[in-house]
Amino acid sequence: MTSFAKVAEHSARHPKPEGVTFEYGTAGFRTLGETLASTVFRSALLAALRSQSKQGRVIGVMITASHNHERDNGVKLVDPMGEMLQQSWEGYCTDIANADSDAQVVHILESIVKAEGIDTSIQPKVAYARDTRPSGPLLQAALEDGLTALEVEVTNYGVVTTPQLHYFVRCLNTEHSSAPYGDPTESGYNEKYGQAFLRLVEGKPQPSTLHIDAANGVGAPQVRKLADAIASPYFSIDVRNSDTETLGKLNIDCGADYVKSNQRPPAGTSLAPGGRYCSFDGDADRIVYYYADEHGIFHLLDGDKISTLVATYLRDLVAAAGLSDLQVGVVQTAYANGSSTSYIKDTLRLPTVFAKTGVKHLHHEAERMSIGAYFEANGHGTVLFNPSAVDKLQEAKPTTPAQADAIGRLWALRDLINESVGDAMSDMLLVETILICKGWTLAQWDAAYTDLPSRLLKVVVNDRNIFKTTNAEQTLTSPPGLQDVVDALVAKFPKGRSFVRPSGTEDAVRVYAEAATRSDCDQLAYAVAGAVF
Ligand code: 16G
Ligand code: ZN
Repeated sequence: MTSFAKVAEHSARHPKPEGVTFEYGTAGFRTLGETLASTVFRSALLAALRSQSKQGRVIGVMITASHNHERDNGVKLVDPMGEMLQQSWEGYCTDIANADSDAQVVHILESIVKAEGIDTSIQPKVAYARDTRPSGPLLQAALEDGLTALEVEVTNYGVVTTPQLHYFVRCLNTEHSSAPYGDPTESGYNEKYGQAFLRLVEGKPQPSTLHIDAANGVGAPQVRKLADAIASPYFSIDVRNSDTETLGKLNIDCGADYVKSNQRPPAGTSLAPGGRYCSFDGDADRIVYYYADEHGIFHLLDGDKISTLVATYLRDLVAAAGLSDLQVGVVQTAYANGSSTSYIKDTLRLPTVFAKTGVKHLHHEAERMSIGAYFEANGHGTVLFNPSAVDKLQEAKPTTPAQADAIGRLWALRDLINESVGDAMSDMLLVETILICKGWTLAQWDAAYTDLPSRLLKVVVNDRNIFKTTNAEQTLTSPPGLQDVVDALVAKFPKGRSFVRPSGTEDAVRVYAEAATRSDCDQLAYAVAGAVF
C-alpha cells in the first residue's frame, strides 16, 4: 500500500520557487534548470500514481530540454507503450507543480487517487534517464527523492537519448508479452536497430562516410555505441560536435534546430560537395540531413524530405508485396512546406492529414492509418504500423520471390523503426537504408521536389493566450478579425501561405509564411508579424 506519509517530509526538501508558474506544455515541463527541482520531485510522485493507474506497468521519466539552451532543463512522463503521457493527465502535472505547500502536494495526490480510482496497493514502477545538461544530476536527485518517498521500484538508465528511454519503457512493458519489443538495455537497442539495418542493406553498394553533428549532446556517445555494435562499412560515421564535457557548448551554433532554423550548416563545418551530413538535436529525437551542391550551395533535407522519402519507399514496398489493401499515409503539421504536401498528394498519391504541432498530436493521427509516417518539418518523426497492418503482413501469402522479398523487407523495416517516438538514430538508419537500397546521393533524394521559400518568425506579445487556433493551427479564431487580415495578406502573393500560432514551449507567438519567391515570402512573413504585434 503506497502511503503518502513521507511525501510532505520529502517535499519540504524541494521547495517550489516563489513567483514561478509551471505548465506541462507540448513536451512536458521546460524552463530554467535551476528552478525545476520541485517540479521534478513532484513529477516523480505523479509517475508513481500513473504507474499504479496502469496496474503497475512501468512509466518513464525523462529529464531533458532537447534543443533548448543548456541552462534550461525539462521533465516529461512517458506512458507504458513508450508514447507521450495521456493528455488528460497533463492537468494533474500542472496542478501539482504549482501547489503552494507540501500539504497541498499531498492533497492533490489524494484527489487524483480518488478521481482516477487508483488502487494504491499496487507496486509502482518507474524507469528514468537524463541528458547531458549540467543541471541534470541535481534534478535526478530530486526525482529519486520523490520515487523513494513512494517506495517506487526503479530502473535508472543514466544518460541516454530521449527516444532510447521511450524504447526502454516499451520494452519493459512488453517483456513478458507475446510480442516483446526488444531487450530493455542500451545494447539491446543497438542490437535491434543495428541488426535490422544490416538485414536491409546486405549486398548493396557501401555508402560513403556520414558526418554527424551531435549538437554536443547525448547523441554523440550513443551513436558511437550504435556504430560499434553495427561494426560494418555500411555504417561508417564521423561524429562532430561531440563535446559533452565543456560547459556552454550544448546546442550552440550546431544541432538540428540550429541548422533547420538558420538554413545553414553548423558553425565551423565546411561542406565538401558530394559529402553526406546530418544533425541531431540535443537529446537526439530530431534529425535533418544536408549537403552542398557543386557550387557550394547549401541544401537542407528536413523532416518533410525525410517523410516523403520514407513514404515513397514504403508505398513501393507495399505494392511490390502485393498488399494493395495496406494504405500508407502521411501526417504533417502546418509547418510542412507546401511543396511537400503537393508532392505527397499529387505525385505519390498518398493521403495526408494535418495535425497540431507536437509529437503527441501527430502520433495519434498516424495511429489511425494502416502504415502512418509522421514527421514535423523540424526533423522529429517516425512510422507506425497499425496492428491491422501487422496482421495483414502476417497473413500475406507471397506468390513470387519478389513478393516474399518485399514482405521480408517490410518486417525488417518495422524492426528498424522506433515506433514509440521519433528517434534521430533510428531515423538515420532508416534514411541510410533507403539511400543505400536506391543507390542515391543526397542530391538525388533532394530532386523529388523543390521547397518553397519559407520564413518562421517569433513575435513576443503581451499575452499569447489570446491567440487561439483551429484547423490544425492553420486558422486563428481569436483575436477576432486577425485571420481576415492574414488571409488578405496571403492573397497578395503567388503560392502564399501563412499562419499564426501561440508557441507551446515559449512565451511568444510564431508566424510562418511561404511564397513562390524569397522576397515575397519575407514580405508576407513580416507583414503578418506586423499585424500580430
Ligand atoms: C516541442 C515538441 C516539438 C514541437 C515543438 C514546437 C515534442 C516531443 N516536442 O519541442 O515536436 O515542434 O515543441 O514548439 O512534442 P513551439 O510550440 O514552441 O513552436
Ligand atoms: Zn529533442
